[in-house]
Amino acid sequence: MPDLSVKAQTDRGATAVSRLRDLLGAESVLSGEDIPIRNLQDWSTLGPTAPIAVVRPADSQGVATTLRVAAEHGIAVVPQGGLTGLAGGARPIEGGLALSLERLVGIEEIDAAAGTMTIRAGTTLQAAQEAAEAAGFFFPLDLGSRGSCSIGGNIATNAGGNRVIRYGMAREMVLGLEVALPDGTLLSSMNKMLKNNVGYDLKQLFIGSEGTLGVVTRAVMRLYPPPSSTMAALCGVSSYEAALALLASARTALGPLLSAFEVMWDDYWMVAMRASKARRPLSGRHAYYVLVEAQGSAASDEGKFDAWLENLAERPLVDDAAVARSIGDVKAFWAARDAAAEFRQVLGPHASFDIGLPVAAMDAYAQACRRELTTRIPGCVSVFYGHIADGNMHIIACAPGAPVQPLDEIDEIVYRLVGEYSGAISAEHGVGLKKKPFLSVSRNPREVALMRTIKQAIDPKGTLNPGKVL
Ligand code: FAD
Ligand code: LAC
Ligand code: ZN
Repeated sequence: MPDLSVKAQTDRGATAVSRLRDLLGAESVLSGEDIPIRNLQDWSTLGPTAPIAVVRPADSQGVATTLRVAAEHGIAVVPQGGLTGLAGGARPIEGGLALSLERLVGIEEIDAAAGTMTIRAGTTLQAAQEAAEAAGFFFPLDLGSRGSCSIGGNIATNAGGNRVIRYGMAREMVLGLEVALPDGTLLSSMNKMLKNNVGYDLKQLFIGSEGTLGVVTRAVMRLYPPPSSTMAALCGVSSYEAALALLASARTALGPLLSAFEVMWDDYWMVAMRASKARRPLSGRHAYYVLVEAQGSAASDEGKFDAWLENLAERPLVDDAAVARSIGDVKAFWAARDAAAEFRQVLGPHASFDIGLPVAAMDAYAQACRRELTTRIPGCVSVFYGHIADGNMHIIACAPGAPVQPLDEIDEIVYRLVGEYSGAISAEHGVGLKKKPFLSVSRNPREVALMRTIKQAIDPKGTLNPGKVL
């Protein structure tokens, strides 16, 4: 194993950087003053760190070459996509290289017969969605960070987002992958078929491994027929039990049409209304706000959604509801849910969580967590929201105006309670650097040992994204 201390890497790094310049061209390697500020950190609360260089290959072979040279010189490499990650996985390592996929962009092919899209890893999620739509298909992965996050980053984090209830996480949409391994081998598994049981399904190793086992360079993604209609309602309910009953009712009445079920606690809603400049999509004040979305494929589906809402009116589940009458209304409902991206403007720097919990226990968890945060941390504000139907709750917490944010204390409370409720410390954002100290809350020692064995087998020199996840 090479010595990956900052000093040892800096001594070897200059030679590696000049070799990469020779092999990839000067425009692919930025160092010193030329390193863009954006490459110094991701969206997590971890501060910036400076790599010795940012390498930006324009093709898959260039990515593989970067990994080979880094392994030969014993230099750490941190893959970077859109840098919207919230776990610190893409944060550069001092003395190491940042490997940005920003120039490896574009859709190579849409295969209408197979219903697949072959795409380069640095392409943004929004570009993938738009290309699918232009070709008469639908690419269902959707996150608030769609304009900046990359497909490679989505695959590396096994991103979840807003439509998991219907289409699954990123993993379910990946049919084939091309990955550059830590020794510089380019592994091509660009399968297009839905069924392929020939031995181990190697792509699964890389999906969700946060750039610690390989760098995704290209992928074959599954496409769906476009929905012919999108229906949405924003409901105010007065108890968590009512929100759960609403979910059960939506599942029964809408079946496979149900495409999103997002719950926002009142504390989230109040901050969202301050953060968002848009008009309030629902008047009055409610304990919980539920955004229900359904996507139809037949003319009769809109009638199904309306009939479900009418039936609801006869049951005392919902206190008030706004129903979308246009795509503009649907967007306005989602703007309230996506407003979390603007919370920094209202609350300042804050901790952000993506915990997994049994759906039925979420409100009890939220109450216990809020109580502890408020009583133990002076001035602590916490808000709760998330993809509740997936068993995934988000928390944003901070002490607004405090000279130093009590991030460690907040982490300790949130994750200890996750352990008490048998939850997961990460449901969708990954472990990165931020959740590493809490891995044992959600993974037993044998699981962690097997993860280490896999890492050792694929990256024996430990140069690919070292110190992340494990
Ligand atoms: P980066 O931040 O650049 O990297 C993330 C991790 O993947 C790092 O470990 C990095 O090393 C690795 N990586 C990046 N590219 C590659 C590659 N090509 N090959 C191998 N490893 C790579 N996440 C959700 O799951 N659901 C949400 O609903 C959601 N909403 C969000 C909303 C906002 C406003 C923001 C800011 C973030 C949100 N996220 C969400 C988190 C984030 O957008 C996702 O984790 C996303 O998948 C990261 O993609 P990226 O390209 O920005 O990756
Ligand atoms: C969301 C991100 C934080 O769902 O995952 O808003
Ligand atoms: Zn989320």
